[in-house]
Amino acid sequence: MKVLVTGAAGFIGSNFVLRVRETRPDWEITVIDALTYAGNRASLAAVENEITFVEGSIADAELVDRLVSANDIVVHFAAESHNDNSLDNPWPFMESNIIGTYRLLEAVRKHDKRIHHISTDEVYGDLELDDPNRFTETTPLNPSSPYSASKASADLLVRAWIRSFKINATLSNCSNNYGPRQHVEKFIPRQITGILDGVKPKLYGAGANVRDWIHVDDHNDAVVAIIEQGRLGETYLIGADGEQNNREIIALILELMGKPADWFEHVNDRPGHDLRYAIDSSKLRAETGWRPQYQDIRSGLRQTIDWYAANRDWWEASKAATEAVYTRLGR
Ligand code: NAD
Ligand code: TDX
Repeated sequence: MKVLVTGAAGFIGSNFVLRVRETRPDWEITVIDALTYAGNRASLAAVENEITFVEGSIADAELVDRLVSANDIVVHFAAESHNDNSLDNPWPFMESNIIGTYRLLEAVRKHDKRIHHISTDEVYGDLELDDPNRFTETTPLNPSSPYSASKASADLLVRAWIRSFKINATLSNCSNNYGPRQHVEKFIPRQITGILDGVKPKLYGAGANVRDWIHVDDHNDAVVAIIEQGRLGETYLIGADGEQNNREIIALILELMGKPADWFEHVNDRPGHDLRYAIDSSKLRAETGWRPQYQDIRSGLRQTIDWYAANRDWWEASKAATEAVYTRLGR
């Protein structure tokens, strides 16, 4: 199978390519990535000679048409992905997440190919802390930030192309990922690399916000399961029952890195900060048999901390620039 992976110099896409090179060695992989601030070619260094890498944007209609026509399936990770950036400057989110997805859909329609669209649980808005319900495939879309609104827009485009043009497509909405090769702007790597630099973790507001954490390899194994066993036209929610609030995550990182429990500071909260995400992944589990392999966030975080400690070269260059943005935002 010839697979076009968009955004594979980023966190989840690079882990996807590394993983399927092992689990699906017969897949022929082509990558398209614009190498934005979030893309890092070094993430693919181990497989550089086994894949075709094309630098370019998914908003480039001609390039997208050519690449889609030459492959069987598009696995679509490329996006602007950070909420804080979308609150600062929404435009790149509109261009990459909405227009970029539109370009891919039109090429998939024209050449009668398949697309698997990667999305997020944030499209469903947020839950109260004591809400017994979790998000399911039928929860109404109710996004809060420019980022999540752009992802919800892209999801709606995919659904409309399925209904109106009968394209071959599947969608998945996953909860918060963690693991190696995640940009240092994101919550967990920001704190790990900060501690490695002697800087205290930064907690937004009171830290009661809950995220439903999943290891990136578990997410990517679920994507492979949907590609191979998912029903065309369907949406699947991906989650590993990993709800933790931000205070609990910081406490665990401090303990694993040998720091005192109170060695963190509160910073300004994010405007419109979603309170809680929680995923019910019963449909995915029932239809594909997928189960998360990382049952325990402690062991997953241990592996992630060890990776950042051993790979300073990978993150050091982007750390200062990232923290300069946070200083400007007061976070
Ligand atoms: P990331 O920011 O680490 O990587 C995104 C990649 O896309 C980068 O390599 C970037 O260069 C590339 N890109 C951006 N705009 C592009 C464009 N116009 N053309 C080509 N390439 C472009 O993001 P991530 O965390 O790996 O997220 C990947 C996907 O998974 C996104 O669609 C995101 O919405 C979704 N998702 C992420 C999470 C999470 O916790 N990180 C959870 C659920 C879903
Ligand atoms: O320094 C911080 N301190 C802090 O308390 C940062 C960077 C974040 N936070 C909080 C905000 C959130 O409640 O931690 C939580 C996680 O923050 P992010 O890593 O920015 O993730 P989130 O906003 O939840 O979105 C993530 O999950 C869904 C990804 O970035 C999205 O791409 C994905 O769609």
